[in-house]
Amino acid sequence: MTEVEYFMSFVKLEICDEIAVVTIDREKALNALNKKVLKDLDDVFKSIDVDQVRVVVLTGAGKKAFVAGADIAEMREMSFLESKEFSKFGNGIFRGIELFPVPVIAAINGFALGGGNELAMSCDIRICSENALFGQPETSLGIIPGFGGTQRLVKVMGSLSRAKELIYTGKTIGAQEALRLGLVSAVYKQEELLDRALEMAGLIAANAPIAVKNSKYAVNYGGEMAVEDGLDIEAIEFAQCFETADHLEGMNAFLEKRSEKNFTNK
Ligand code: CO8
Repeated sequence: MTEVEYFMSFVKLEICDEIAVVTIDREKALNALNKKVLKDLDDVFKSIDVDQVRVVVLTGAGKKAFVAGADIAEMREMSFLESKEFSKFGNGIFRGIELFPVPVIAAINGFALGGGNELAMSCDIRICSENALFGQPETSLGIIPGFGGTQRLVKVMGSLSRAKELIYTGKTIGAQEALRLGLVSAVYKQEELLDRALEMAGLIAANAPIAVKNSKYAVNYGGEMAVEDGLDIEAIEFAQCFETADHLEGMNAFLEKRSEKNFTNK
């Protein structure tokens, strides 16, 4: 990496009202994740005010790639300890995105390979463009998925067999196959993708923010526990909503038959 690159940020943040768009912008390397890109991504997420922003859309710069993986050139010379550190570094950031208080929508605009697919899987919802390609090609490089792929792929797709097939073969799959496997929830034309992501973000942002945050918490944390414990988490998050002004606003709007609601995030 040149000195100039070291000082520039590879991740852009745009905020429009209650929606943040985070763009990984290292187009000449197909947005591959080196340490600097990961650090920038972490910094950008940490800078987002989750009292103001209600949804994040995460995408890649250009029309070719969401993220083409971790930076192979940077990884090549890593030792056991360095690669372990790198894996933990990326995993910490991706886990931060997974647990980010407000929903994160991945708008996958092209290659989502290796660490790119793993990043997408850390997001709450994945939608992609028709040209998107997915895969965990790590075994073809002599390594394994190291940013959560061995754990999240099976959870996202709900099939151990399919997750193992993708990891062991290292093969890539197209957008329609990713849709069929449940890796993404929708496929759009490239030029429509961001608008569709913003549209979805708008639907989420229109709902009671605390209810959305509590739903995410219950799904994420509850989903990692035994069912009884998960249901306890749900009961607590559910009950907390009854202490908000927004639950009265939402229910009053229904009872008064008015469609416009004034949620105040309180
Ligand atoms: N790392 C570094 N550089 C990359 C990467 C990458 N992952 N992907 C693309 N680039 C660079 C290319 O080297 C090229 O640079 P240059 O112009 O300087 O030669 C530029 O991006 C454009 O790429 P191509 O010319 O190759 O573009 P093509 O359209 O011909 O091909 C592909 C696009 C198919 C995406 C191809 O670039 C490719 O196969 N890339 C690698 C994909 C890959 O294997 N990804 C997985 C990487 S491993 C990983 O992600 C592990 C995650 C866990 C890490 C755990 C840490 C321990």
